[in-house]
Amino acid sequence: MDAEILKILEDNLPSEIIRKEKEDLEIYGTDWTRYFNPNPTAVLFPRNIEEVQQIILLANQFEFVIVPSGGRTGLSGGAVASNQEVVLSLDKMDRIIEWNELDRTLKVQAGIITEKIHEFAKNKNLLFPIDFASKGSSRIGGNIATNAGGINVVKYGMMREWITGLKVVTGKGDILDLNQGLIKNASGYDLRHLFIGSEGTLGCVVEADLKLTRCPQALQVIVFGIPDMEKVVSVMNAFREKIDFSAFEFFSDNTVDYVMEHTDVKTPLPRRHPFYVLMEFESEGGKNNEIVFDLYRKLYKEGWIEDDAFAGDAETMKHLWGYRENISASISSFTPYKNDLSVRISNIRPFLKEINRVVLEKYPEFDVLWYGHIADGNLHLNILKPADWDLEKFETNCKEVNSIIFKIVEKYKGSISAEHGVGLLKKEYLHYSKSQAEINYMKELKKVFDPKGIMNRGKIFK
Ligand code: 2HG
Ligand code: ZN
Repeated sequence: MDAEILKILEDNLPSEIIRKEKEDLEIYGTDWTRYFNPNPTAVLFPRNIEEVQQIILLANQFEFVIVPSGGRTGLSGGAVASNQEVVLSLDKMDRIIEWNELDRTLKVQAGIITEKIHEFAKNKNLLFPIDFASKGSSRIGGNIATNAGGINVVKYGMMREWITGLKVVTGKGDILDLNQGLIKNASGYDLRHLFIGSEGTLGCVVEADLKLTRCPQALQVIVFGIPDMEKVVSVMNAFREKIDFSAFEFFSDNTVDYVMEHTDVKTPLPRRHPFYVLMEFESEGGKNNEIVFDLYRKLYKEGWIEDDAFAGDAETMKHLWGYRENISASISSFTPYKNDLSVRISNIRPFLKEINRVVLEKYPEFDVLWYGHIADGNLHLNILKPADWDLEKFETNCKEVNSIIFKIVEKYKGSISAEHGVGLLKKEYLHYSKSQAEINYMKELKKVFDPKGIMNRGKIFK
């Protein structure tokens, strides 16, 4: 804790928005990563945009660092405060401001819980399609700051697609109202898109206009047992030819053990299979079911699919989704070392083959779990810490192998982070996905919005 900064906060801000108790500092100083120790100076809870601005202006004047904070469900350390920073929590700015029926947009404060938006949309018989397992805790500002993805990206795209307006307080303390809810706008640079995915390094998102869309009709879910990783891609390609699925997820067999242990369910299929895929699709009047089952029979004969479990009702669908959505929570106590990689669909096959070879060679005795949004080219590779290894030894080992993995990412022109963000965890690897020239432009842009470097310093860049 930095006593001088604390005094500045206490002298200049209403006391009811400042918290400095040990418990608060620990909770608000960290996110869902396990590799950093929380050590903020204080946590601030502004109640409106003016207070956010006041805090940022104060940070400029006295040069302290701010870490913007949403639901802290991030997996890359983007919301970690381990260097005596001041946490700016959006918890008290969590309201729906306005529903615009004609525009079909919802204006919200940045601190609203993501699931609240889902519930609102459902009540209007509409859909907010950015969906992922942590939606009950994550907040929309954090989703915007990381350009969140999730399980429906293959059909609906990432967070970026669903924002028609953004209000931000820049690192300099200016309030900008970006794009103002417009669908078409060709009036020069679209700064909204710079802030989406900027991980709180340019300023703080305070409000957003979100688009809602038509609800999917008659969703169906099917889980297949698959004999090997290559076939996961083959099966995906085969179904892509026939239907527009809204999700196509995969997971390796060992993930099932952790989910069974954690959530008390049985195996998804009577026998075990090396891999599983979960496909979700619309089938109004059952019109896609026939297509899916015809192809399934064909692929079964070919030996690409070994078994299936089908769900047409909400309860069974939820049960099947559980095998995929509960993986992350089920393994979190085993201190997973996470990778969140992506490549173009056309490169997935050779990419997977090469990465898998390295992983088998380098981690023969570790539990290595594969899962992810394969139809987006997004793979989550999780390596679990052996119980008898200390954190430091494990991290050093994983980092060494990471350089090899990221060289393969570079070779296939992929990304070191598909949807979780760079934060603290991946910053030393940024150059594997972006050229030095591009990184230099990013740093220059940061200086424009945040000349004193007070916003989330040390995140994204080394
Ligand atoms: C998911 O797809 C999340 O389940 C978390 O993005 C991924 O745990 C992970 O590595
Ligand atoms: Zn994911």
